[in-house]
Amino acid sequence: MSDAPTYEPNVIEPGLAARWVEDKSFELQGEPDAETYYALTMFPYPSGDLHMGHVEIFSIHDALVRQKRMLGRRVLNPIGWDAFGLPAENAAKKRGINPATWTYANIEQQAASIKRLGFAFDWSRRLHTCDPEYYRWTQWVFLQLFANDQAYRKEAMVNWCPGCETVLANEQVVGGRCERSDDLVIRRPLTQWFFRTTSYAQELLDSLDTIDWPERVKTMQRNWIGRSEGAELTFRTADGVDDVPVFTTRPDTIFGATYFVFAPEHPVVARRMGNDPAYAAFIDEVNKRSEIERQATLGTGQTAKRGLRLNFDMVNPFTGEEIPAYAADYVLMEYGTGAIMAVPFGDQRDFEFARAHDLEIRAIIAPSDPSDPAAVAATDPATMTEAYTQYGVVTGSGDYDGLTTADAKNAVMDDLEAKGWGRRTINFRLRDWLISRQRSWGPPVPIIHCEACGHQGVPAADLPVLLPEDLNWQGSGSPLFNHPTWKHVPCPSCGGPGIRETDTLDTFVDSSWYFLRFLSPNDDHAPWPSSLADALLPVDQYTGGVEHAILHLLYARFVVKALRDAGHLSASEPFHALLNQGQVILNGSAMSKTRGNLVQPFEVIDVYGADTLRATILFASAPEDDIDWADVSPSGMSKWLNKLWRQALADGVHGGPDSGSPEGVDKLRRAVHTRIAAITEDFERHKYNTAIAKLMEISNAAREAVAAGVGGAAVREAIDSLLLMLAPICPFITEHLWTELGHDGSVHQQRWPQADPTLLVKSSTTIVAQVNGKIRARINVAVGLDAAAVEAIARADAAVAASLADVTVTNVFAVQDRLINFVVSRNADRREDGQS
Ligand code: ANZ
Ligand code: ZN
Repeated sequence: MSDAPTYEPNVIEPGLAARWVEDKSFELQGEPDAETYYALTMFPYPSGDLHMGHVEIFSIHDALVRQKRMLGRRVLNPIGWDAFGLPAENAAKKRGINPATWTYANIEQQAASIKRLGFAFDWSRRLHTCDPEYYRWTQWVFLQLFANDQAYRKEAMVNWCPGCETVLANEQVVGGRCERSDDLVIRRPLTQWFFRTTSYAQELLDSLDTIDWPERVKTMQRNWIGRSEGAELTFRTADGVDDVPVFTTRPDTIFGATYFVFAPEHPVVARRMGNDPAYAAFIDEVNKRSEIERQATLGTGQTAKRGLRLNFDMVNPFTGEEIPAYAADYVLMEYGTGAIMAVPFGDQRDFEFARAHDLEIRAIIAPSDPSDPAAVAATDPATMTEAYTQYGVVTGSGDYDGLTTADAKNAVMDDLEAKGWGRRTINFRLRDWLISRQRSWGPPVPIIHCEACGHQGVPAADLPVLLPEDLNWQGSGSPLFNHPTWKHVPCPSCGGPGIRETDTLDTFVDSSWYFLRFLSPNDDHAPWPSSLADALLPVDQYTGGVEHAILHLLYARFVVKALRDAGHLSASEPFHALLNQGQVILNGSAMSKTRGNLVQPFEVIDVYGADTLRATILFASAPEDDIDWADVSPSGMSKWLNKLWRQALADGVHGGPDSGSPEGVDKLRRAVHTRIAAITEDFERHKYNTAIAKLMEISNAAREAVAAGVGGAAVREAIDSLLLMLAPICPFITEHLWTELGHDGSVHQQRWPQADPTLLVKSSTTIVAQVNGKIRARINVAVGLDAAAVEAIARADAAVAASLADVTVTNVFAVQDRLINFVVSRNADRREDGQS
């Protein structure tokens, strides 16, 4: 038994981790420049210690970053915390402490864990969005957008969580309940601040083509932006008083519009229904439901019940018919015009509503095959069981009969434009971004309201607008709003009495620009150095969870475009390439505290060390796929690292000239160099799982070679290459062994190994030797050998020689590296001999 030290990760790792931070090993040396590779991982929210999801994304990101460094890139790899937000405030309320206390304690814990895991961040650029030095600039960003008419205030129906006492974004409402507190969300009108994201709808869509993101994320963004081409078309009330436009993507179905539906809160309805108690009750009922829930009822039959027949009718401009008007909550005030022409034949929601309210369904598309009873039944209002949403040939539509759906669309739009009834138009589902929150653990919206001057931006010199230290976090309502003195300040414009805005900015505003602040986090004169931002943006590689596929990414894209147009940036996109990791789950379901099925990173680290945890995660799947913790094996990975440890210390230490058979040396070197080429490609495609499998193969090949008597330089090369390529994945064991093997300097300062191209090609190959097409032998020849040389070798083969003995070779035919064929005829004298 050797007396080499045993592998004790929890002995070697903490010291190395501390040294890397002390030595500033992963700080960018000097200032970033245009050549710098900007790698960014989504900064964490400090809700307790790191969880397995964090360790997963950081492990992926770290492998990527460390390899880029070994390829010779200067990498900017900063870390910070997304540190404002509701959970801190809720926790503070529950525990009777200040949210800052809770937040900074969690940040310190997470920072310690990140360091322990050895992630190669540039700690000199650390930032926290709740620091006044940071949120000063968040307020500045708001003011730039405000000055450029990209921030505005309006009264809107909002999702209100009574428990959290704040508005929620649509996405924070799940199944009609607050995502955080689970309270039932209600709708109420409130004056709010918005960013004008809709003004960039088309560009947000178009410039997706310029970035290298996963197709599924682009699709989610496209759907969220939701561009629809169609027409706006005006219907008049039967009494001739009001003109009400509708938005339709199917103008071809106009003859099938048998009733009309308003959004419940539509102003025409509100005015005409006055104080009708049935209407008041209906509105009450509707306001209990969020917009998302209202849309989600499609196909459940639930929409059907929620309609109110109004006390007036509408006129279809194309047919002159009077059709009944309804209010129903499946029509949203915020989309299109807030009113629709209902075509139960072609729209499923309209179909369900018509069936429930006994409204006419009129056929407007002919059956696709009149001889097929099923096709006829699907377009016959008497037998239809669902709306007919396919295209076809128009029927029941006057002069348009016989046209295809596409042609009828155009003909109807031409006619309605000619008659002045409407116009072609484009609608987006995207809404303006509601950025104000009625909570106080966030940057105060830097606005002062003045009776005389209106909303005044706080002058840049007065930033930051600080949160007061003495907020009462334990009361109900907004602590900032309730503070006795804070909001009373003079108007910056006239000096008269002003009142500060007491809403704060949504945390997504903090994270919509943090990648800019990392360029100069300690500069208190400017938010970022503009020349550097121009050179470095977009970020080369962004990594993070797919749960941010829509909001965070869309908001950051919007803010960059808005800052560009306000003259502060030249970039149009924040993140060039994007890598999304899957989730870490357990037995098929998400890990969560409430389910009690959390596997904590330190349960693994304390037993096996950080390298094992990192490699286990990367080995478990490709980054995009989920990892089920039930299927992974930290103990298996730990065993492999133990074996590697012993192998390196036993076999790797011997250098010197090659020993053993030349074939054995050659075989090992070829095994190593083909793996170097393949692993380099795996890293390029972020396939760390297959890279690890190939590293294991190198270790096996070296072990076999040693068993076969190979030693010296070739074995040393195998072990060195393995350590170098494992370094981005397991930075500790590789660093330790690198030193033990007598190398100078850190393994993390080395260059990524290069495959020797001459060792990538096979040296010999087996070809078949045929005589008149019959295989006589398989012979080994050097790759690329010419025909004459192959012929000579083939003739020397005993079996081939025997079959050529009594014949005349009339032709020789060779295919390089594959075959050689001798075309022969029998010798004449032999034939005669045979006859005699
Ligand atoms: C008549 C029609 C006939 C429609 C038909 C569809 C099918 P997208 O594609 O999402 O843009 N709509 C318009 N405004 C609405 C609102 N505020 N709330 C709910 N629904 C609304 O959807 C456009 C279609 O959704 C429009 O085209 C309209 O119904 C409905 F066979 O008009 B359609
Ligand atoms: Zn004023």
